[in-house]
Amino acid sequence: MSPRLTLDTLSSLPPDVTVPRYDRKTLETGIVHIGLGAFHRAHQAVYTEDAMNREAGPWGICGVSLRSPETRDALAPQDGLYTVAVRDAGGERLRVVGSVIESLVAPEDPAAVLERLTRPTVRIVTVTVTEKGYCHEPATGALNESHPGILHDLANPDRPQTLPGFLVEALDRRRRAGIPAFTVLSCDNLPTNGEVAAGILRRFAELRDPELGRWIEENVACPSSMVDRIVPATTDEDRASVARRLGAEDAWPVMTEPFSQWVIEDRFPAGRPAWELEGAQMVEDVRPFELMKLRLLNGSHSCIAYLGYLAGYETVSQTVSDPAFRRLIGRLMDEEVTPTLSMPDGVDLTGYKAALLERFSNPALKHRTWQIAMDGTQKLPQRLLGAIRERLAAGASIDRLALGVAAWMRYATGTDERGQPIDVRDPMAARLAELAAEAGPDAERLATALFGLSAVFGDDLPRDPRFTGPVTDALRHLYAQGARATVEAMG
Ligand code: CS2
Repeated sequence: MSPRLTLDTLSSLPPDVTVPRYDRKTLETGIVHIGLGAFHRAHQAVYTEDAMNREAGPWGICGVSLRSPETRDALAPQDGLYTVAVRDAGGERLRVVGSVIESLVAPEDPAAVLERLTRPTVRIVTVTVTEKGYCHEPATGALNESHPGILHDLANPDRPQTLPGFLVEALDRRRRAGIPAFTVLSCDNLPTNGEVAAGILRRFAELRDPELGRWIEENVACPSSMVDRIVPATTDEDRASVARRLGAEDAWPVMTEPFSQWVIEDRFPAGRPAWELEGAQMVEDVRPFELMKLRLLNGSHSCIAYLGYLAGYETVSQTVSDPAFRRLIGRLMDEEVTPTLSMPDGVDLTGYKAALLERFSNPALKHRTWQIAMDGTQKLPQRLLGAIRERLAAGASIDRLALGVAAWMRYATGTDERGQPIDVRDPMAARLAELAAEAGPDAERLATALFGLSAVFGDDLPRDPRFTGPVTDALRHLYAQGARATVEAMG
């Protein structure tokens, strides 16, 4: 058996594996990252690693998992080091990243997390907690004040469980100690994610103490950012192949594609690493980039996930190798999404969309449709419904966007086209199952029941027959013909 990847084994890795060039042992914590998943490790942690390779700086990352100990258990015995495997049809490139110097598991030791967040050296808190981690109403972006985690954290400020609970308590401690606030940088797939973060922090703080709410509003910068890199869940096969190439065991390498993009609103009063030297785009207004990415990439991804899964495809690349699917996604992007975007000069949307189809086709990434299908109630609003609202306001057609919504409904019933159960993962899974059971396999009844989820659809869309009509028709088609034939007919 090969040795474990650690600081001591770094020097014996094959010469084509890139390793940290800065002095890892003296690095101090300048960033706390909440939500230590594969995405962070393949994206922001790599930009920070590159920035420190260029110029050593006090930007070590303390990664925090809000739920499970798995990442910490994998990384702690290997000094926080892990491998990023960049894969495409041409092969694989490996690098070992060292920017995550420590990992904590919040439920095991919330006090330690608060202690790190309160350190004066910590100047930035980056966040990837997925949509549901904001404890907000997906349709409006406002804090969900009856969320059980929020109620818990209001009652127990010293032992928080949620993102707003941790950040507000830490900011309060900093305020009392005269330590300047950190900047909160959301890196989740939400439009105006900085504003959403600012809104939930302010509201949560206000509920604790109006004075604290005001202080946070005046002192905490929450720039928005658009993040993009496809990072499928790591499999045991990936672990084994990385260990073979590395000649060392890495308990949790991350798999990704060559493409990476980060567009950041440049508002960091307490300073930041020189991410722009490593390819990050610092801009004044991120919004057009967010809408471009959420609607073209993530919107297409969700359609591929629900329709592809129902058609029996396991991965994104399998799905888009079916010409009917490729056509459908191409037309969805060109005819229904592109007209809703208005990009700054110099952005080549045609090239962006062509590159997306290539990225989806990457045969070296086994990105499961089931993985992307998770959390549909949290994802639909920004991926499909925003574009739908704008199309309807312009009096334009929404047939393919509506098919995406209908495919989610069909998927959310929890039974596939061959009568087999689907493992539906969603914070509202229990409610979805109830509604589906009541409706039975009847398009009209199912659609009507699901339109009643105002946290997803708001109050406007369910009342608009130009929305409910095409979604219900598409759902009827899905029940009658199945996903593959429906895609063929509409592509
Ligand atoms: C995907 C995203 O799982 C999903 O919902 O659509 O994780 C997607 O791969 C990333 O946003 C790409 O940047």
